[in-house]
Amino acid sequence: MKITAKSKLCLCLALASALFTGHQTFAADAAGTNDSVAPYANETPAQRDERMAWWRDARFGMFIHWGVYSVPAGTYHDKKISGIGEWIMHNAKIPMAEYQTYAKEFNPTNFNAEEWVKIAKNAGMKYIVITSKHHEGFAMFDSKASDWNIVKATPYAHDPLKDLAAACQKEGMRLGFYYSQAQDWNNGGSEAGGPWDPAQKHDMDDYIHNIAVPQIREILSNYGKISVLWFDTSINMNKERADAILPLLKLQPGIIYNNRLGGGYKGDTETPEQHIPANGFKDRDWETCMTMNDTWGYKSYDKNFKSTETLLRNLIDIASKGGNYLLNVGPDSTGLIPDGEVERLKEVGAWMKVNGEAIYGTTATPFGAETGSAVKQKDGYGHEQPTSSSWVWRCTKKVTPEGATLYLNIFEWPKDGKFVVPGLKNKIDEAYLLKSNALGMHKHLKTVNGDNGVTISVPETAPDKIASVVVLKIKGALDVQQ
Ligand code: H79
Repeated sequence: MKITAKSKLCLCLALASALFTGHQTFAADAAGTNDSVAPYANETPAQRDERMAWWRDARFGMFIHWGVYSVPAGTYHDKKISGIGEWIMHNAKIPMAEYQTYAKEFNPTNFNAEEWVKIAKNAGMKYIVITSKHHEGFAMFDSKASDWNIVKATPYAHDPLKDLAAACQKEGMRLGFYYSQAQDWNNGGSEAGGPWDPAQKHDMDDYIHNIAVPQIREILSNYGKISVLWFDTSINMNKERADAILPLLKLQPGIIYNNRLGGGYKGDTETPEQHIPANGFKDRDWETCMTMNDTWGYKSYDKNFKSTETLLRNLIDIASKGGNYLLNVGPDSTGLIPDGEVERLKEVGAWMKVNGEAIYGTTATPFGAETGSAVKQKDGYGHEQPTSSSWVWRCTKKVTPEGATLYLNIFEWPKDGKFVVPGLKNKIDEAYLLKSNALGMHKHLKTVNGDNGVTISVPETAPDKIASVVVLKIKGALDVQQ
């Protein structure tokens, strides 16, 4: 960043406001200026860019929700329980002692870590984030801090995260752990809305020190390189509790953590859940996490899968706004990822094999007009969220000192053979279809500059029925009129 008179003024104002309010307004973490606690409090912007580089390039990851909830799989005492599957204990008010017995039926003998990693890899995903412990409190790993874990409490008696870490290592897949640091319905943590079973009486500080801290130490110590720590719902967290957890991140130098720890820490990433913000986030890395159907944890009867078209266009939409897509799968209690999810991921992967260049390592659109109007849409929890409504096209870009590449991801192919890029002033050095390029038939498209922007002559039929990519190469700086 160049230091201009204006930015100097901003810096002075920021410093003044920091002095008066006691807040550090420009550090990576508002609550932590002391790097003996917050790992990146004194990081420079360049160091941060370096640390975030792989994540920004990746753009597409797999979320995996797997736990004891995959045993009831959405049904309790023959009743279908509404809501997200991993919340079944909470939503059906299942007593602790009864819920814990589900672990005795958890025997995922079909689990094959290599398969899972290959499913992610073939979909074009570059990282995996798996629930090491969700709100139910069950550790999906070998834990000395709580016996209610997959090694000690199930007939499986084996640590699947060890296998997954080994498979990720082998396949060059980044691995991250989700860890529910605040809610824990079986080990004395918080419950959204309060306890439903007298056995859930607890002391939050005891829980933080005797469960959360030692378990986070375990997951960051025993599985090789861990690239992401994904916290969730900071109910009853405060700065002191967060400060007990944060120093553990140093066990994994460079680890990326999200904005859900609590205690005033902003973390590295914003995490819109089940929706795509209309304009992304200014000056913040972000990742939309989303289910493929209507649940994160497996529900046997939820087949309400989004179409491949929607999943792929979501990915492109997110990339065009500068974010990542963390798309969920919910394996069953035998260890299988449902067919409906595998099929769709294969189809997304087929597109990515040809067109991945338009996604990986790209940055947000230079336009804005196609980001769509902020039409309200409900997220998975009934809250209205602004989202984009127009599905015509989305642009991603790569910029170097020499020039720029624009990727026009076109959803609705023009009927008249002309695609107009409004507001683009540059002369086009080269224009071609990414698909023909990938197939070795590098075909140049004619472009004409006019008052409205650039008009590209395109073939009559869309090369891809979901999203066809036109590449525009430009020399020098981008010139776009909004
Ligand atoms: O892990 C997934 C969710 O279980 C978790 N975050 C994603 C990644 C999550 N925790 N809390 N929430 C999402 C939002 C909570 C929504 C709630 Fe409800 C509304 C809790 C109580 C009312 C949904 C509806 C869950 C129970 C009823």
